[in-house]
Amino acid sequence: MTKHHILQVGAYPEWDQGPLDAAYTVHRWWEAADKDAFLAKVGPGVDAIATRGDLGASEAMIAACPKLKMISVFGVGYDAVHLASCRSRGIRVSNTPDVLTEDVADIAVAMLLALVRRTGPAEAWVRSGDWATKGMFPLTRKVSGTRAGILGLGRIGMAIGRRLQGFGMEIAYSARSPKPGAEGWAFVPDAVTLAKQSDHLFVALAATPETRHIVNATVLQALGPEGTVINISRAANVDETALLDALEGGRIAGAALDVFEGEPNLNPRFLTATNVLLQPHHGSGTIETRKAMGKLMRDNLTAHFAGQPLLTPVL
Ligand code: 8YV
Repeated sequence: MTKHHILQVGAYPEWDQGPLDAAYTVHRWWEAADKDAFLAKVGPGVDAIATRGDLGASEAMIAACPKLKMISVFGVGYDAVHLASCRSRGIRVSNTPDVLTEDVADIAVAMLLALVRRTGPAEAWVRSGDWATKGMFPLTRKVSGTRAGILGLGRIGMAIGRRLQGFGMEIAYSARSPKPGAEGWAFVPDAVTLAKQSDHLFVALAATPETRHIVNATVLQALGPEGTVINISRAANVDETALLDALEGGRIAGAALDVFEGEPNLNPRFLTATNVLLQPHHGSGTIETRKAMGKLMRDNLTAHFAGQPLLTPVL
């Protein structure tokens, strides 16, 4: 039987690559030296695109694939997929929600604790010999019992809140509307109000044109000089210039970031900032979760080609 043609946008672990290569004719876009020429050559025969949350599928890429009927995203975020093109052409889109919720929430809490209790600088204090020569590591700040603001109370935001309850934190959230399951957590209508009443602001929003730079200079000013920002969503939700200005100016206490504009290349100002914790977009980066994500990405492709409903449809 002739195999369907898949345009693969980025690398997957071998446990996904093997089954994809066995089931489909796979065209590896990210390995092409001349990506435009590659797309012009293979695009006309592409039946589906297999991509990642961080890579998506651009308008130009979709336009180069006139037979395209399906885009399967390895990741929960589909903001990098040009949905308008998919809607206008009736292209199906799937993502991989739920299977990664707990890992991303885990890393968000880990980043908060590491940032505020300064576990990285503390380890350097030991390894450098400063402990022996300079004495006790400088005191940090308490996390338990402080005030958490969660911007976006979807699956990941809700999971973060449940974890923070275990630290005795007072929880408030901002979302389009009050959420069931968040009883006892304060619903506030907007990011500035949330920031004003938070010590630690978690950015857990899906990235959309409406949320771009929702964490801006005004929100950071409201958060204040003892406040921190923890972003495990998308860099687009934060005005990085305003964040860097606030960090360098001491107008907020710190930031813990797993996502960056232009990643994996960062604004070099982040590399010299002392009150920022940098992580390489690995919120979902565990063996167990990435295996589950990969299987779901592949199962959505299988369902599509079998004419079945998608397991986790976006469109
Ligand atoms: C993905 C992500 O693992 O889920 C998402 O949208 O950003 C990550 O969890 C990443 O995009 C895949 O490399």
